[in-house]
Amino acid sequence: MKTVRLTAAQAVIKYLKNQYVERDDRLQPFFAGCFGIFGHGNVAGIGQALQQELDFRYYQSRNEQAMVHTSAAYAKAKNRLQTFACTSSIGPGATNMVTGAAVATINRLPVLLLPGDLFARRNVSPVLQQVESEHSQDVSANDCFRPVSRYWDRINRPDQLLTALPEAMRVLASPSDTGAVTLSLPQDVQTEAFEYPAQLLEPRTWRVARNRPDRQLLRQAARWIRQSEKPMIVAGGGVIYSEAAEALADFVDRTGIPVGETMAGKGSLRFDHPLNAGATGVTGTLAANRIAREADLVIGIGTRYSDFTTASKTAFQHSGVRFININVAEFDAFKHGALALVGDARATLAELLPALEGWSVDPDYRAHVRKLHDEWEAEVDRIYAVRHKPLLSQGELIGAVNELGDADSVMVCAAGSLPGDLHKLWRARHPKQFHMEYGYSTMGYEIAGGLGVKMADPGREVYVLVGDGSYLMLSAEIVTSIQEGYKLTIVLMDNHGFKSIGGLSRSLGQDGFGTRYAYPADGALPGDGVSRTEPLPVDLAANAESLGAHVLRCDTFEDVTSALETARGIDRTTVIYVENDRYESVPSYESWWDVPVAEVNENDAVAHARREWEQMRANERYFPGSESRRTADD
Ligand SMILES: Cc1ncc(C[n+]2csc(CCOP(=O)(O)OP(=O)(O)O)c2C)c(N)n1
Ligand SMILES: [Mg+2]
Repeated sequence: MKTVRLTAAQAVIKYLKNQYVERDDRLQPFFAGCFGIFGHGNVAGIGQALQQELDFRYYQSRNEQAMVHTSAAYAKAKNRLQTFACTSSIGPGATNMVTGAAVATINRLPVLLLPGDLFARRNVSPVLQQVESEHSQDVSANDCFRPVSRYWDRINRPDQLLTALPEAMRVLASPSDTGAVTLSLPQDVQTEAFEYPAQLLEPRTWRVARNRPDRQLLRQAARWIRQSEKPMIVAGGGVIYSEAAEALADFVDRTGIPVGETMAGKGSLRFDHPLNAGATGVTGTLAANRIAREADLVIGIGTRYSDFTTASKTAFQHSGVRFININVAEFDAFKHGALALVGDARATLAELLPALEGWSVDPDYRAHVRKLHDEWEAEVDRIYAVRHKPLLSQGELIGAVNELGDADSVMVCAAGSLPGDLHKLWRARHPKQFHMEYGYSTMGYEIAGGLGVKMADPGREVYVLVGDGSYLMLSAEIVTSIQEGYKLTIVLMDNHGFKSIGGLSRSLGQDGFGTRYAYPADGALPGDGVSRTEPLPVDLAANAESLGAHVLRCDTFEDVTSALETARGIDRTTVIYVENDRYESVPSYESWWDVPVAEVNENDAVAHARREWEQMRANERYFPGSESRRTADD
């Protein structure tokens, strides 16, 4: 057998460079390169290997958490067919990536993490940054990655790579299993040599299958659809990753079944499709939430049914509601006791449609949906047209970005009050336009993620919408965007604290406690009951400027519209800074989110919230499965 003598780290990089994926006859390298921050845990291993393999592009980052976000966002933008590897040192460099790993795993996005780990040979322990255990020498801080990784391994000998690397790739390239993959690389092992079989390092293509569901179940699903009177589709991220938007539009046009979109699924249908009821669930539109409430059949496509989608299991109130789930992952397909069509969204829709030949929903139902759609569009127009004073409203700012931004642009967001407002109000004109990380809803994803989106598709304008809280957590990737020449337009919405959690806190009777950025007075931080507070001497616009961004400070709506115009002509990362009103909110539309309220309290407002919560909780449904309701002709 032909072999090549390499260090373990060199073998890893050579292997990654030669991995390809192919779907629908489109072949591409799976890794676009490697992000990393070097320390003693990786500099002489993976660092040395990257220096030797300059055609496997290395990128710096300012924070290990951020580089994982950038990679996950890149993978999302690429429909999971391409991603990055991320290398870190040991200790804090490694554990900084844990949040990023959780984001990737929860959103089912492939990212390969290569944290450095403690010496496998152990004799010099405890090393710098080693969390010691008196019970075992077989644990390290990197064990924190286990619950947030879809595949986790520690490479204690260089030859273990022979089995670990292909397994890592199988998981990363699998539409059903993908997420964060962690290969923990002890610092000494990275530099140790081994005679690797040349075959391991040859180009390898992973074919991403479009699996099809069971035929009998497909026929049964078609019967259920034909029997239904008020069916509805819940379109999730799987529609977009599968590139099934056209197939979905065709399916909807022919059957007349309306669509509600999840956070990850928004953009599955164009916003102006008359059967697109828009956002569904807690942050849903009146149209989608009313349709959901009465639906007798829910067809979930590529959705994991988070509590935001199901309105904490209160969204679907028809007494006999049944579920058909189309999903590549069996785990998701079986949720809500559904008839499970385990398969690729596009392939499954293509097979289901002919089985529904000659059938469509009742014309009255179609007309009802159309009316709800039109009424919703009028509501969006109304909110876009608010001109709130003295501080602007978030709704009008979203309208400005949506209407003045390029139709091909991508909007990126993740946490705060923006996701809910955007889910309702954003008008998505193409399937990749609404890039929302709402699986983990991570403050700090926005700018790092925006960078990944821009890297994936540099031809598109990327608008990052970010609150002041998220900005303060993680904005340093502005520097990376400038260093690498990837321009972002960041709209920084400053409302001096947490508008989102402030509103939630008030709704729970807690007066926004701990959610304002203001000086303490009388020994406590001010809640919303305190109308006059002294502002902190913080200037986030100056902060962005100091990181190298071009900054446009805005006061009025006209300032914002002209800043959006100016930003288009600027070729480096631009921050549009604008304050907005903490109390001017987009309402919720007949929906609910289960956030339990204190059962024992000393406050009437909390007691009132508790009583309301108890009433609402009673609406939560349990979906045991549809077998018991099977009819003879099933
Ligand atoms: C890392 C992280 N910590 C805490 C939270 C909980 N949380 C959700 S929104 C939010 C406040 C966000 O503030 P900001 O970015 O200013 O947005 P705003 O609510 O003002 O719109 C917090 C603390 C979170 N989602 N992520
Ligand atoms: Mg804020």
